Amino acid sequence: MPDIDALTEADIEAGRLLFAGECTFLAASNSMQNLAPMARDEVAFAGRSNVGKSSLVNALTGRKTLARTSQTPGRTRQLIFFNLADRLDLVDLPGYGYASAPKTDIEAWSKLTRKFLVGRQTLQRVMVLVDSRRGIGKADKLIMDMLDDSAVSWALVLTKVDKLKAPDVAKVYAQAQAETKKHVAAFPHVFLTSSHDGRGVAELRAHLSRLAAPRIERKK
Ligand SMILES: Nc1nc2c(ncn2[C@@H]2O[C@H](COP(=O)(O)OP(=O)(O)O)[C@@H](O)[C@H]2O)c(=O)[nH]1
Ligand SMILES: [Mg+2]
Repeated sequence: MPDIDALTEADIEAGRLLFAGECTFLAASNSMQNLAPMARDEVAFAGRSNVGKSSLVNALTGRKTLARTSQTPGRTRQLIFFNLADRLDLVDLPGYGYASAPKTDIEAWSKLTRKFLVGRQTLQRVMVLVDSRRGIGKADKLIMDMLDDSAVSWALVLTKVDKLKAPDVAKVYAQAQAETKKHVAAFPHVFLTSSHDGRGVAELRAHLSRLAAPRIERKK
């Protein structure tokens, strides 16, 4: 990838190590009152329902069933918190704009999620997931604008690239890069991922490990 500051073998290894660590469920929250405590820095995964948020969390952590994946879009209405190796918390957010309710867009996306995204001090980055087959849509752009306005750092992740042929990946990648250039809070690299064949997962781990707290050598 020409536009990313080159990831070294050491970065990849740091990412591997972080995500090889224990990952434990912390909380499933449906109100500002029962959010997980702000104990560590956090990375949240946002995107339309069915974009592959839960699958990506599972692929990153190498656990098939940690985050519940669903065949029924729009089911997860809670914020799910995981503690990764006591170094970083991962937050699987409720999806927005699911196809079975066409009128449902960002306005219907839970107020809670918005409150969380704009007011959470420990939130270091939001990974905005976009299905590579669909490209960036209206609802995605609204989220991006909202994160810009709240000065929340975010990065674009294209999911399910295994479903596309190489030229189509290149096309959606170019669209995604052009879009991120328009946004002040966007990280200047677009991640291409597949939770099914593992593409881009090691790279994303490396990226996220840069946000995690330092590794503490524990006494045996
Ligand atoms: N082909 C393919 N399918 C995927 C990928 N990631 C997720 N899916 C499928 O997309 C559907 C929704 O995934 P899920 O992780 O539950 O999406 P969420 O609603 O954003 O959490 C499921 O049927 C997954 O198996 C991927 O990388 N490639
Ligand atoms: Mg999910």
